[in-house]
Amino acid sequence: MYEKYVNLSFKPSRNQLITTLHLEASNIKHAAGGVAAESSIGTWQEVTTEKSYMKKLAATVFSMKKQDKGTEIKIAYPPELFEEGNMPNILSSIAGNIFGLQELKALRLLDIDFPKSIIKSFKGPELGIKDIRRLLKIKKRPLVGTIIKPKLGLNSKDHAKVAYEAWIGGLDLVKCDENLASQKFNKFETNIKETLKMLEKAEKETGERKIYAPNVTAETKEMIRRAKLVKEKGGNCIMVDIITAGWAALQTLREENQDLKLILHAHRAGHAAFTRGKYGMSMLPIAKIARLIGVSQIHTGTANIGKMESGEEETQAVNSFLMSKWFSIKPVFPIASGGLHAGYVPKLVSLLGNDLIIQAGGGVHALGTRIGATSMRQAVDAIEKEIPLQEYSKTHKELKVALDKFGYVR
Ligand code: RUB
Repeated sequence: MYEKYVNLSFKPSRNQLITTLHLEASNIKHAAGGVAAESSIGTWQEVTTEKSYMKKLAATVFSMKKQDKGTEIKIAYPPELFEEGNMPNILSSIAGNIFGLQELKALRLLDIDFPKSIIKSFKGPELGIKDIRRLLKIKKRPLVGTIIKPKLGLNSKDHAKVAYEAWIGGLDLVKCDENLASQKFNKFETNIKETLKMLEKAEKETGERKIYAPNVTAETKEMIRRAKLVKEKGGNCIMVDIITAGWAALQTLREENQDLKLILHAHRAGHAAFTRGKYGMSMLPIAKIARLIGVSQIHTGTANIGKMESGEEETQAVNSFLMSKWFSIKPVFPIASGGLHAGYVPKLVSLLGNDLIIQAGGGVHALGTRIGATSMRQAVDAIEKEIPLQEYSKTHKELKVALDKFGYVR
């Protein structure tokens, strides 16, 4: 029954949605057909209710390539199978029930090629790389930022002071951590009030534009209320935990952002629950979905550096996609974050390029926020001036403090 969904001589047309998956099973053809059937019009039985006019909606496995372990398969979906502009609907098909099929030993969604008709049904980012660079008046160098640490527990005034020190030290961006929302010790309203006051002060004192990314993640209506509050109070950016908030919530937030015009910073907390395992998807489809819906910048990994797991080639592929031309969907800033410090900056830039936001939490605040922030900024300045980090640190004491503590990674 499932095998009729496999046709290796089928040539998909450009208007079809294509998925690439890694599959392991004892009967590959049956399992691959099952994935195509269950993600389109089929089930485990021929059903008497099927009509001849709907056969054209069936998905087709058109490629099966045996690999060292498992098989890479490609499936073509007719676009009529999906409701345009409805990401939960699309994913309930192509990344839904299929992961639970009993006969599979592994199934990972590696890539999604969206056809033009679906791409055009989403807005993409309101603000992208060029808009952010224009706002900050930074032409070429990577942006540098920090995550306020300790991640939870600081009261609003102390939280704002840490942000101020980071901006004064030379950082472009300060963000809340993924699990700060509006807890009793730092309510969202007071957080915004105190921190945006400090942002204004830091901008006046440094003559530079700065970004503050408060975490608005909450139930959707509350998240929108918080985003509007940020706009009303003069903020320029919001952060959202895209995985835990969910794609529908992100779509709604993006709709609102049509008017708010805030930078949308996407944190991916929770992604590893399905990017690291045998069942799930890799970071590339997540980045594609997020860009299509419309984030401005997104955490993508650190290319095998730092504290979080992320392969070098995978991070490079994801980042290249985010920056590539994609119909009218604006390019998006990749963010490298997790266990970073100034000594890593040259290696990160050599691996991932200049269109990058580099963030360090512990790598900044362990040194004293202002010193740590300055060390990060000096590291990107050294790259811009093409001066080796160690040489630059001879005349830049904060960088020297960082290199002495953390070392320098070539
Ligand atoms: C950074 C931090 C971020 C992670 C997220 O803190 O905890 O939330 O980078 O990881 P620190 P990813 O700089 O102290 O490690 O970007 O991989 O999603």
